[in-house]
Amino acid sequence: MLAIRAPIGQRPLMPIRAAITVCLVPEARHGPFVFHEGLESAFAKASAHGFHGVEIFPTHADDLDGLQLRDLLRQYRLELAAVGTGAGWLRRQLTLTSPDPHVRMQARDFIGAVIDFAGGFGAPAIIGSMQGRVGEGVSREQAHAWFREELDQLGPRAHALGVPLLYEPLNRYETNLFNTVGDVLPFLQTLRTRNVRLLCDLFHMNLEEQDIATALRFAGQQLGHVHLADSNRWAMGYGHTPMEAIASALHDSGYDGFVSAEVLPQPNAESAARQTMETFHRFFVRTP
Ligand code: LER
Ligand code: MN
Repeated sequence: MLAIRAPIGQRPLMPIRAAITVCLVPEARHGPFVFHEGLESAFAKASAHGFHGVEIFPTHADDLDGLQLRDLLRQYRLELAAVGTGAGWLRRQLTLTSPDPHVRMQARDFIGAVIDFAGGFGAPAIIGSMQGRVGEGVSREQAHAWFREELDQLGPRAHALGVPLLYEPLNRYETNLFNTVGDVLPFLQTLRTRNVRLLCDLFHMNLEEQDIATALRFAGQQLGHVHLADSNRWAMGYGHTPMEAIASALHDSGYDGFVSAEVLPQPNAESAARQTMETFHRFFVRTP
């Protein structure tokens, strides 16, 4: 389902919706994903908790069965919120800023396949870990130029399918490319494509931003997706991130996408899902 962005100050055309993460990559079983037991089991639980969407972290686009996914989404009345590409880094060390042009090309192919698959479901692909970093002996300008070149190829590929491409700034321990909204927005302006939107992950923002709500307001219409996580990367409500100001910033900006629980399954997956939905109902559901 594609939402047309509402101008700031007007009611969004779609309400903010809740999504939850499903990881299909065995190497990421200790990562910040709630469900790890396969699509069917995850979708059943997501649906029972009242989530609107699911975000999938696959090994590769070719490993996903589109027909099965379509059936499951229909059966459990869920939307595909987004699809991650981090397995390209995790399994093959591919990045879009590698000094090796062959590695950059393979990274682009990996992400391109996810864009094509997700786009068929009206969902965006996420560039997180696949952004890589400014490597040793590489200038910041050079790394940015490589990244720009790749985004300018991938952004139009997503646009052709009617979906944005999501770029996620990470915290300093995961990348030195861009860490804050303020860093990345001027860079996005230098792209030829206008189809790259920001994915703001509240866990990374808690480490990097002076004030998360202010940064979200600054992102404004460029915001395409939110990873909803508390300061400790547990479900929102289990840490000390100030949710009220963040929710107000998203509502005031006319944000009409998903807030997706990319969190550790702590104290267990069931509680992480329940806690996320409690937070969602408390801060995001607004009756007219
Ligand atoms: C991916 O969405 C993310 O947030 C990174 O920290 C990779 O785990
Ligand atoms: Mn994230």
